Amino acid sequence: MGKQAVSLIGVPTDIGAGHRGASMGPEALRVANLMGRLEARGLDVIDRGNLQGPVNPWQPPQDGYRHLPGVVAWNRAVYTAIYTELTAGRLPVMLGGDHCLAIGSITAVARHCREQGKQLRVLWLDAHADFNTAQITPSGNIHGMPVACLCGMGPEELTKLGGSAPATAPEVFRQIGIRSVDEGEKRLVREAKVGIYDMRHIDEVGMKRAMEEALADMDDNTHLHVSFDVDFLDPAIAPGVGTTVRGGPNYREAQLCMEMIADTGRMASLDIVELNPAFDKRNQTARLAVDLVESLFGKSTLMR
Ligand code: Z70
Ligand code: MN
Ligand code: MN
Ligand code: MN
Repeated sequence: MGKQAVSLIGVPTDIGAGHRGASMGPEALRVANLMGRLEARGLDVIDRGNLQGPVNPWQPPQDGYRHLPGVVAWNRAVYTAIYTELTAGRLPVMLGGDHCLAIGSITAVARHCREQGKQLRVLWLDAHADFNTAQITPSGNIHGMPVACLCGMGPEELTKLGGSAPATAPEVFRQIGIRSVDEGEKRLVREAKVGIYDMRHIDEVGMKRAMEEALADMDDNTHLHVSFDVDFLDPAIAPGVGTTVRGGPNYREAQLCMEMIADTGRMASLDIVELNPAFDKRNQTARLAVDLVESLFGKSTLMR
């Protein structure tokens, strides 16, 4: 087998976030030597550099959305870049940037899956469900809305990024680590039947069983996309994010989660989002994210 081909794509924006600074995420991951660590794992890695888009105008919401035109512009660029890498047979790693950018990346992945006759499974590692709409959002921040948009609930410019809506369906999602869901959002995720493995469930059954459930029913025709919001992690080990929420996975639980994903051998695309160096200490959260991404690519699988 040839070397697995991986492309890093930086998307330096906080256009959909509630705090400034996620725009510095791509560079922090580079400083933490993401590329060198993946190369040391035997992967063929190309850093494509950064995409470009509008500056964050930092305005209040309009009609329930903050910066919708800017969010659309950045996501169009992400959609094209991720689709290009998938078509070339490479595994795209999107270095965010805030989580609104997963609208572009996952819309591209969903199109690739349709064209290749693949089943899509999305693991959404996050403290938040990111299932708000303009009607129920407490903030107007579009990084709280990507899952709803991908399921066809949202503004047409975002739900139809790939031509037609919806890009995908609630059934493809498995959300791990959830512990902060807004009131209106709770009803929507329940109605949509998104697969939720929240911290309550992880505390009750353990990370091992929760991940076995989330990874069940995949086969060699499954494209597994991992959308890793760094605020998934407990703030005690990962302070460098815009919104910390107590009670997240600790280092060992997070490692196990990543190792179990690696063991499936099915991960074919990845987002690393919401890393915010403005809140970090000596780049420790970026370094932790890089450790965990190494595990996602099988660091410890080889030692078994
Ligand atoms: C809240 C909202 C959010 C971060 C997602 C928070 C959204 N549910 N925050 N990711 N960091 O405003 O919609
Ligand atoms: Mn492919
Ligand atoms: Mn998120
Ligand atoms: Mn989050």
